[in-house]
Amino acid sequence: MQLFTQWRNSAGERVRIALHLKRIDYEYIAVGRLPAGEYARLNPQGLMPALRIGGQVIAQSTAILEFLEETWPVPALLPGDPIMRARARGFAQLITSDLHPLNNNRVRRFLAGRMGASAAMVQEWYRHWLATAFAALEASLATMPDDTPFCFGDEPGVGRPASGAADRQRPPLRLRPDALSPAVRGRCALQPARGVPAGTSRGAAGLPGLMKPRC
Ligand SMILES: N[C@@H](CCC(=O)N[C@@H](CS)C(=O)NCC(=O)O)C(=O)O
Repeated sequence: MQLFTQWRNSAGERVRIALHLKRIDYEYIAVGRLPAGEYARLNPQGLMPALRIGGQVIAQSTAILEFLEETWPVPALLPGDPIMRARARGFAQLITSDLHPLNNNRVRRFLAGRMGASAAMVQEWYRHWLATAFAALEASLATMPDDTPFCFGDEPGVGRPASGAADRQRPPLRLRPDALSPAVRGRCALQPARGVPAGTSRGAAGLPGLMKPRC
């Protein structure tokens, strides 16, 4: 199994987190090191990540996550209860469907290029949508029971590890991964990345082997 992704690629990190949580072996392929045009042949949209398995290429991080969940159901990324499953999916989709498409690299490049926005305007755009999404995520978390260490249960899942009630006391815009409480950070410790070429990834607080995404 090969994961085509790139340094500071948040959609790729979703998949890497799932692969590590499920302890699935994979080969990390840095798209920037492929010959020109090769990735576009694999994934015509050109966005990362893509997963190649058995000669087939799956694009879109959420489609890959669903494939992994169906094929390697243990440990599960979704809770067992149907309502909680739907809530976990909704929580994740707030990021993958509503936030990320507004703020990823190609949108910011378009704003700065074709639309002539200044760097400060692009930054304001980015912060606005990030703040809007995180306020909703925080408000949504606040409606969850306080008795589990992660967003939707005792194990980390698609809703990303939550810091629980302690972090709900913080200001609502929680943008730094190191805002996670030490206990949750410990639970988030993942295996060191295997097969990741030097220089393509570095540890982020609480997520060894993973990185601080940029897009
Ligand atoms: N909906 C896609 C989004 C993928 C996406 O936007 N990937 C970004 C990196 S996070 C990308 O490849 N950007 C390349 C670019 O902007 O040039 C997914 O979830 O896989």
